[in-house]
Amino acid sequence: MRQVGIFGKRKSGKSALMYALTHHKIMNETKYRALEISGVGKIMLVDTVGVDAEPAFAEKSAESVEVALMLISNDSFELELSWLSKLKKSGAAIIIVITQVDKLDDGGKSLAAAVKEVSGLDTVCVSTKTNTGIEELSNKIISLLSAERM
Ligand SMILES: Nc1nc2c(ncn2[C@@H]2O[C@H](COP(=O)(O)OP(=O)(O)OP(=O)(O)O)[C@@H](O)[C@H]2O)c(=O)[nH]1
Ligand SMILES: [Mg+2]
Repeated sequence: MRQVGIFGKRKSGKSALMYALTHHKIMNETKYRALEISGVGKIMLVDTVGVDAEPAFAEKSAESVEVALMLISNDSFELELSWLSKLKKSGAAIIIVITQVDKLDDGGKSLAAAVKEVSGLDTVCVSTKTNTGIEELSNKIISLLSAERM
């Protein structure tokens, strides 16, 4: 099945984002959620261990994803940047996601700009607490998956 991977450090908000994207809150920890997207088909959203927790496991997950979300929740993001080249090598399309932006005074704007400047990649600011940016992110994922299939 086509896979979308959620990468980021411990406590960056990976699991919360997976639940928000699938509109499905569950109490126990699940590592995968399958969902059907109209026009795209069945995809699997894959929650991963922190890139700072078990890099080898996270790298294994990186090999099989078509789209990779790289989560960044604060301004120490060197490790996340170093992961971008690994993800590119595996052929994944990457979306950088600034998470927990309800905690940031400017809604993540300056962090997003800083990350964009060094990575050259587009970023989406999200909060699962206020539901900010979830729809925008869903749309970006869908358009990447649609483009890749053509
Ligand atoms: N304020 C706020 N808190 C959030 C948000 N997303 C996640 N959190 C909180 O941040 C903590 C970590 O969120 P998780 O989703 O468990 O993060 P994770 O990356 O899956 O963490 P691990 O699986 O332990 O690596 C939890 O206490 C969440 O409630 C958000 O958008 N806003
Ligand atoms: Mg988690």
